[in-house]
Amino acid sequence: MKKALITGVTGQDGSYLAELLLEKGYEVHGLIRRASTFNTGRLEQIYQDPHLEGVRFFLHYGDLTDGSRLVTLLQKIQPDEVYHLAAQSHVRVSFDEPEFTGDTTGTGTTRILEAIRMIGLDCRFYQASSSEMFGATPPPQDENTPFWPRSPYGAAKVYGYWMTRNYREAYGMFAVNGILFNHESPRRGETFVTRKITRAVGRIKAGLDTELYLGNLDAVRDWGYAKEYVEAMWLMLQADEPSDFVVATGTAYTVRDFVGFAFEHAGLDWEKYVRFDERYLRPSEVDALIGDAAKAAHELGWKPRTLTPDIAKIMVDADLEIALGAAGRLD
Ligand code: NAP
Ligand code: G4F
Repeated sequence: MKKALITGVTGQDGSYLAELLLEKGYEVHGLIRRASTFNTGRLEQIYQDPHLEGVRFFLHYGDLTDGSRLVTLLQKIQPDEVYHLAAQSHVRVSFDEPEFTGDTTGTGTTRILEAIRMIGLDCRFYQASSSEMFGATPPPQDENTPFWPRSPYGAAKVYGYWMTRNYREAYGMFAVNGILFNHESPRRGETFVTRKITRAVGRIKAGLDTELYLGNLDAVRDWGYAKEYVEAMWLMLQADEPSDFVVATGTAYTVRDFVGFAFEHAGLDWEKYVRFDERYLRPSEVDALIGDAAKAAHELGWKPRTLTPDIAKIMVDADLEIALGAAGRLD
């Protein structure tokens, strides 16, 4: 049975990837941070009591800032595949916490790569690289597009990208970068723009809220569906040779478009509810990200199936159910 370790297993992508790997018959290990409250809400449907027979899903405490823990954990688990998804992943927050973001999102990748090298582990390594690395370089962006990061987060991801390539070139590791464009789902963190919008739509429709404050509505993003993007991660680690891949839909919508899709799906006129708040602007913005995933299509056979307007509907439906539950109005 193949063994995988997922860092960031409690996050949006980590939870979908854990489900996918369990479906494929893997033994799945996840790294979680100790917190004073439960942080495993996205894993409830796959959590298994470790006392039961035949359990294939295990959680281990650890933190990206703790290199020795990463060494002992990898030594103990001996995974065949390591999916490194953990990061301080919020771009706006990275301007408030640039040093912490560098330590976790950037140096965290080096700590894992170095832990793998130090113990001589023969495994395949996936780095969660980001379209945010392209930053100010105009679209369309593919694997050969130069990086021009516009945030501490983007700069930290560029460092992680190059460290992954360096360990591949220097030590012959099967180490790959998935350069994923924005991907969303009902499990998206509530402070990313799509989820913030669909959550507000649900709450407004349920009578719990009356307005939504947003920043830049003109930014263009290529929003895909997270559940499909984790399939691309797995495919990258099954390839014959290690390589880096862009994963995107190739479609482009503004934040304003997404607002329109979400409110319209709930039968609401967005202009009555959306307000501007400059707190949500960034010191330097990424104006447009639109990916060209032709390499992933040709070499991995990966293609997006769900596009932005439908993702907005899926997310609104899920958030409306939550809001109606909170308002005590579910049948
Ligand atoms: P997410 O929901 O924010 O999840 C981040 C995960 O990292 C969470 O499990 C979090 O744990 C964990 N984490 C954060 N700091 C940590 C630390 N110091 N030690 C251990 N774990 C830590 O992110 P996501 O959307 O699933 O994205 C997954 C990865 O892909 C991230 O690296 C992100 O930067 C990258 N990425 C995302 C997108 C996208 O559109 N979603 C696009 C390109 C790249 P807690 O649950 O305890 O907070
Ligand atoms: O949803 P966002 O916060 O995502 P952003 O900055 O594109 O980053 C996400 O995608 C990256 C891949 O390209 C990932 F690497 C990263 O980890 C993360 O998952 O913001 C999207 C756009 C921005 O242009 C932002 O300025 O929405 C704009 N926006 C407008 N009002 C807002 C808001 N963003 C947030 N979070 N909150 C607002 O109120």
